[in-house]
Amino acid sequence: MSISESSGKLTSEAIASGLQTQRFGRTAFILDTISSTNEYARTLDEERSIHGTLVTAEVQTSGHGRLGRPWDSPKSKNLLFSLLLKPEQDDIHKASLIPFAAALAAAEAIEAETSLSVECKWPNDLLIEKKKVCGMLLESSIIGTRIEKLVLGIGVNVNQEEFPVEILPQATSLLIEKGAPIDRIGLLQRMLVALEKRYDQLMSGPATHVLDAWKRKTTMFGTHVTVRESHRILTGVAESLADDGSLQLRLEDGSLYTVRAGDVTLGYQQTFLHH
Ligand code: BT5
Repeated sequence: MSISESSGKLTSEAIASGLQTQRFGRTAFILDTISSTNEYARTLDEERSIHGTLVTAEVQTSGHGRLGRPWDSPKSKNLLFSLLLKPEQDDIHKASLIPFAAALAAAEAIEAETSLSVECKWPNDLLIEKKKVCGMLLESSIIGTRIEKLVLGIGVNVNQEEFPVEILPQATSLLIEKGAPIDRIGLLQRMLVALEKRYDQLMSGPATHVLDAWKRKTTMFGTHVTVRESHRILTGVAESLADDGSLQLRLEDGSLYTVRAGDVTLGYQQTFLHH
């Protein structure tokens, strides 16, 4: 099959053909247009909520990232998908680390498929040449201490030719970086295999294997970063990743600050605020 054919429509037959996973993607909903694959996966009824279920679409009308921010993607160019996850144990600590396992797996799969060099950026972005090529979003439904289900949404810029500079100056795609179109189905299959492997590794053993591998895929430690939390901006040196997935930031005054949620910009920025 040529690349132009295989980077055409996503079909269940094409995705299932030769797929080497046990559970991820074995049940799949392949949609044309949907509000958001995460939303679709979240609202599947109990009967259809099988661990590893894949929901993918050619286009989303309200794809979103964290804090309701938009995820923009033109029709049929990229990968937009969600995986429904039903952890066997109610381990909220492990569940909160799934995005790290997922980012690592996605980076490994993209590298294997394209030979491009991919970097992880805290918390869950993938960058190529410092530009964002993939974002992910984990949404959870927790009842008391019971994890009912988790939905992991992933958007990868695959064959998008350009990004509006005024809207997404920091974005890139695999096509732009590679200079050639990428087989979307081959990449999706590879991602499913890698995601299943890293998910199982995280859930069945010590989290350090995954976290240490994630740390090896980032260059941000030891460099200046600017962190935007909900109410403030901090600049410091990214020091390490804590066991709970927080970012440890060494501030100018020498103190160590723990960032649990926020956005990171690489590099030193002039807006310097102490906490
Ligand atoms: C993310 O959020 O990066 C998570 C994106 C997850 C998208 C997938 S697609 C399938 C599934 N269904 C959904 O509805 N969502 C998931 P965040 O870190 O909040 O980043 C969002 C920001 O990234 C936006 O505010 C834009 O600045 C930027 N952005 C939007 N579209 C982008 C794109 N295609 N490439 C790079 N950056 C983009």
